[in-house]
Amino acid sequence: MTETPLLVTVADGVATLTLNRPDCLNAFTAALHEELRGALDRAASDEAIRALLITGAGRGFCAGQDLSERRTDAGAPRRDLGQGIERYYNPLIRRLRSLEKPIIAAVNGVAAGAGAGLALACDIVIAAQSASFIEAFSRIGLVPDAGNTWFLPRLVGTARAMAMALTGEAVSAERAAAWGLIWKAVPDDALMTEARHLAQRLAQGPTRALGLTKRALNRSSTNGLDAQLDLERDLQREAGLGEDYREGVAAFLEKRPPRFTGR
Ligand code: T3D
Repeated sequence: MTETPLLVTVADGVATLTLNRPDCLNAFTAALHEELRGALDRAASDEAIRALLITGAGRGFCAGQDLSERRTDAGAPRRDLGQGIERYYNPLIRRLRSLEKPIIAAVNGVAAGAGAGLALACDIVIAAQSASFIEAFSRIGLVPDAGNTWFLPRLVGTARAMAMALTGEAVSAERAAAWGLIWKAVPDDALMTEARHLAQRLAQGPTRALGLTKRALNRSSTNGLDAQLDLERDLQREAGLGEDYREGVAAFLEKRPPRFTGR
């Protein structure tokens, strides 16, 4: 039977993408990349999908690149790893960041190498207490990729980023939460319930405004204050013209819950 490297389900406005290579902790292959790319493109264009949830099957979240695709015999020509980064990893991280719908990572187990990059590129990361984050690259003589060198120092500061990247030591979910690397760590058996509730709540929210919020926060890492103030003005103008803003104000004044549509 052919393995399906990615499971996709859609319910209650949430697309759940489950990396499905549990025997190797959901390591990335070219086939998994292709499926993930297709699912993210569909989620971007499908108005019925208003939030995404990414998780892993089995005991791992994602162990990064599948190293069985990288074995080279002594004397054989060396592979140009830059090609795979250009073709798969960089588009994946860019897609996650530019997709203007909330994306939650439910990190159910170890997130290593590009698997850590995948988690950190999502908008909100919730991890099971038994999960861990490993900048595994230095263990095999590589440099962190998949956005890790960008996310890490911004999230945890240079000292912790540098130690994580140089040592390749595992950081537990609880420590990751305490450092601000992720949103929170929860008991293992509560992970999926909590992540689904959050995804459903966001999917019922003013998702156009949430998408614009994501754009504003992403730009803040390169903008100066003046440029960011201008951007906030422009995005607020756009949000203020939306149906959800009219509904939000009406619901507040009428003392009832809002019914947002993402328009
Ligand atoms: O190449 C390029 O295109 C450049 C891009 C690179 C991006 C990257 O992500 S580079 C980093 C690649 N990832 C790693 O180096 C991590 C390798 N894995 C590990 O170090 C460990 O598996 C973990 C620390 C993540 C977890 O350890 P543990 O003890 O919980 O599990 P395990 O026993 O090592 O792994 C379980 C199985 O998954 C095992 O298979 P087996 O023995 O049961 O048949 C193991 O070989 C397999 N597995 C785990 N990670 C990978 C993998 N198989 C292939 N590729 C993996 N990355």
